[in-house]
Amino acid sequence: MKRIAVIGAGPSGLAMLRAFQSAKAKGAEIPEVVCFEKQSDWGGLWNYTWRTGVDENGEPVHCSMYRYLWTNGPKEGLEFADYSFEEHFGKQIASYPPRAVMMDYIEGRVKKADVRKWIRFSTVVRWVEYNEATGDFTVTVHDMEKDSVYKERFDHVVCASGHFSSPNVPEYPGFDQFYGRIVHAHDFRDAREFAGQDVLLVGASYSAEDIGSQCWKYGAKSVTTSYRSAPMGFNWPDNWEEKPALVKVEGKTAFFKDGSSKEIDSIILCTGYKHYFPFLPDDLRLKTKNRLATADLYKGVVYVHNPKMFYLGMQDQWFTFNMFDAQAWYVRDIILGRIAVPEDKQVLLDDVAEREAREEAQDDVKYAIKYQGAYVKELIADTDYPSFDVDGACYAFFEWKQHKIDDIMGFRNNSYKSLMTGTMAPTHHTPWKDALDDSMEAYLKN
Ligand code: FAD
Ligand code: NA7
Repeated sequence: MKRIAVIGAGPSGLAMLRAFQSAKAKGAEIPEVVCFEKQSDWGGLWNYTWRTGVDENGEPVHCSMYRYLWTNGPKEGLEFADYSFEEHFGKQIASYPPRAVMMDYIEGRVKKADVRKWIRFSTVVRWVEYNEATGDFTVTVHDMEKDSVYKERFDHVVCASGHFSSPNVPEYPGFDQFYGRIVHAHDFRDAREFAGQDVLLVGASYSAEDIGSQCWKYGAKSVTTSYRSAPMGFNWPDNWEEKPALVKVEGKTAFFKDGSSKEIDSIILCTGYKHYFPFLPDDLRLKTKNRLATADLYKGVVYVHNPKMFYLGMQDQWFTFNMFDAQAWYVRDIILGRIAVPEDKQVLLDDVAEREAREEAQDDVKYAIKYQGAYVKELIADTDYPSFDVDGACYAFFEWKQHKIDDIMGFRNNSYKSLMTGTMAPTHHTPWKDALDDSMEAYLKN
């Protein structure tokens, strides 16, 4: 029997397990699936911890999420096609659930599928090697509970270890002398830490926007964001200012490219993440930027330099959970022999080049959303993953973008219609800016 190693039990790895379980439930013979997860529980980034730096085993903490995180896009865009929010919660819920609600939903599907038994928790993948002679992989792992390192062989490896966990940490002149805390978004946990402070956020993407909004919501005195390329340009509250690139800091003063300066108490580096795979040798390691057309992945999942190796969820993400599902179902069907990967490497390389050229053809946001929607459709068309109204999801993303332009601190008060069940989400009982309690109990009170 074939053996498959899945690295990581976050949403992508869990999609892989669910894909195989679903084939089995329909009577297919499936290989033995072993999922290695370094944390003691599943959920990936959604498995919140207060820890920063290293975990209880001395391993780098994976979590980049923070307390009070609510989804940054409508849940209607990420809903599983085979497990709706209504099925899970027994009713339709509001459109921007906090992290704990999302974690409950993610868990619900895999509990129902009964795949926890396939996961070896607290087990870190240390190294993966391809054996040319036997055409299989040797995976070396560290079982932290038993403190034992062992090797096993697998026919395929599916890497689903995420790519928003290893921070990109630039240094600016004066950082070593700064009179305050400098922290990367990866280590940001509780916005209350910055209450009453003048906070500077470096970066102009999702983390800068959302962590800045968190600091604002929980009582920062002022928020300053600094952009390298372009401002976010939202209609910010009065105590929020966008500045061009940071040049240096001196004492408590930050200096910007336009010659202006600002007194600040803390700096939060919202400067993104690196694809980082310390457990992979050169011949298996994906080297890509955070983009929609990842380098070296045929159909966005098959590693062109060794097509027995797969990657899930390595793209920059408009679509998330249902895209990971589409990818997992596709990879499953390759492994089950239902989908053939071309043997000519040039065909695989051409596929990647075509995706890159198409991504680069236009620069606007709607194009990017549609591009990724088309990718999700492309994969779903070849498998039995339940098809859904992907264009409807794109439309929900367009609306969401407009809602942010209309009111950046109020966009989460909007509701959207589920593309899986057709039901409209209720309006949440409390506007986001006033909802300081983000427990599941409080959120589901609607
Ligand atoms: P991850 O969730 O990162 O899971 C990877 C798993 O691999 C982890 O469990 C990790 O412990 C494990 N792992 C890593 N290395 C090893 C190893 N060597 N051995 C064993 N196990 C290993 N998406 C949304 O849809 N909505 C949102 O609102 C949203 N907000 C976000 C906010 C933040 C701050 C961040 C960082 C991301 C957010 N995302 C959001 C995107 C997020 O990437 C996806 O939702 C999702 O978590 C990706 O799933 P994944 O399984 O690919 O990766
Ligand atoms: P992103 O989306 O990769 O954005 C990184 C931001 O950091 C972006 O604005 C970059 O500017 C900026 N950046 C990167 N390096 C630097 C340096 N050296 N100096 C200044 N600014 C820099 O990461 P996020 O953390 O915002 O979002 C990642 C995920 O987390 C996302 O999917 C969300 O769902 C949550 P640039 O535009 O390149 O000039």
